[in-house]
Amino acid sequence: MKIITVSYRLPVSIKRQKENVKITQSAGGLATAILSYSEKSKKNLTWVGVADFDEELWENNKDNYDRNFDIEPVYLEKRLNRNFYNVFSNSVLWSLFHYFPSYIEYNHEGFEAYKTANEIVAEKVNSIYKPGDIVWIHDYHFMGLAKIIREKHPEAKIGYFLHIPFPNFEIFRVLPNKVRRYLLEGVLGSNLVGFHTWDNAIHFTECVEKMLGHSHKNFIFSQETHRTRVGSFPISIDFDKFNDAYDKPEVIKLREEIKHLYEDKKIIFSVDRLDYTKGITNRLNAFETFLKNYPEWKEKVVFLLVIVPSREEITKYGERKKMIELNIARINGTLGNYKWSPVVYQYQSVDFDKLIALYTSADAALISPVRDGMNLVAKEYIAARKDLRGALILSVMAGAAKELQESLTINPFDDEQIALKLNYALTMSEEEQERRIERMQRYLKKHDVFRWATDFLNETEEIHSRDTKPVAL
Ligand code: GDG
Repeated sequence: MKIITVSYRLPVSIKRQKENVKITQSAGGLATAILSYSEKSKKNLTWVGVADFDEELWENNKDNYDRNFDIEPVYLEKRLNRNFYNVFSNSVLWSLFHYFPSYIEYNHEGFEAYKTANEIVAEKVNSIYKPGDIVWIHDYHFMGLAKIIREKHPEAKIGYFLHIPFPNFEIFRVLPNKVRRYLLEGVLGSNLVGFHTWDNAIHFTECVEKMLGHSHKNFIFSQETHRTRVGSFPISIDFDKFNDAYDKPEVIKLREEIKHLYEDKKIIFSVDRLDYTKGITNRLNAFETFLKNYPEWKEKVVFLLVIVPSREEITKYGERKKMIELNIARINGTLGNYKWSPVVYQYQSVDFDKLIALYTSADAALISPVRDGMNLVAKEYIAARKDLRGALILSVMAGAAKELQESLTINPFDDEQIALKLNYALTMSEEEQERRIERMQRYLKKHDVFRWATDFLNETEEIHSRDTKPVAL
């Protein structure tokens, strides 16, 4: 018996180094958590996803690396993949589900590509599936998958988890009728449907009721072949990994460097992928208001802003990048001077040690998404603060705000409020910092990503076990 995990990206990277090809399996939170579950439950793990490498390159080198689990790449033709990923997944579902209906770029070809890609991936899953396996589907790219798999294997154990918000009925109904049906019926092919919060779970349930006319009992929909339970499973992080990293010699060295560089200043920090949902322009506006409302912070604070390139081929992302860079130029040009740049910006990712050094140097983390499924950066910042110092300013629009009760919550559109909370954070007593961080750490230590994966997969098994006599379609 095995766990078949499906996600758009495969947790593997392949790099050509002159004559050699180097393959590495990722140590990301999701992969580590599922791997740990597979080891404990003595089930093998196979990961299915869309290849971003050549088939030939993979076939010639796939036996040549340290493997913790099996990888089954799916190869999609370029145009199909573009319409599936960039158009339908990222320019329709991502924008709508984050409450940006005006950013939707819907077209027929995109939806057809989405369906075809789901069929192709389902074929791959069906080809490796054996009775007793558990299939765990991740995210908005594969909302059609569970139904297709179940048509072939009515008895299958399938879990589906959505990493982004599920919008309310008024927003979801913006999609053409056939699209809504396809997505809802597709997801209902699973035994368990998980979201980060109950709000999302309720939105999904209401959409199913109103659009498909099914009714539920205690968030369970009974269908011909199986039952589907809908629930909330807030994702988390590998707490120990972030907490322990505080003492790594490389991290200590980097932290000292950063602290030395800004020794007479307080540090505000943020890191995100470039995305309009992350509220980066709002954040900069709020920082500008802060400097204007509290001029005593002039030359005494610096905002270290790390933005990781993402989805650059999509117009809205390119536009957002320009807006952000214009804002930074305006703030530094009008409020800074030859000795001081209020915003220090980098449009490149940082490696893990640098990330931890930045988290643990920052007096405040400013996390202001306008809509976010969870937001792991918020959890990582808290976990990394082994010194129990710092303050987390967090948007109420992030799923994480429901759990991180000791954060300073903000409305990402209210720059006056954010300015106020920034001032509060930077003048917070050490006792208060300690008290808040300690409480949140206690919560995160208990609710880590291992527990999340275990809860989700156990629950999938449990709800499946109630369908004693599956009826063939
Ligand atoms: C989606 C949902 C949900 C970022 N920059 C660097 C870096 N990162 C890492 C962070 C964190 C991850 O990327 C970002 O996770 P988020 O949760 O903040 O955001 P999304 O990428 O939008 O993820 C989100 C998540 O899925 C999980 O369900 O929480 O709501 O949108 O782990 O550390 N890591 C390194 N360098 C960087 O420059 N090393």
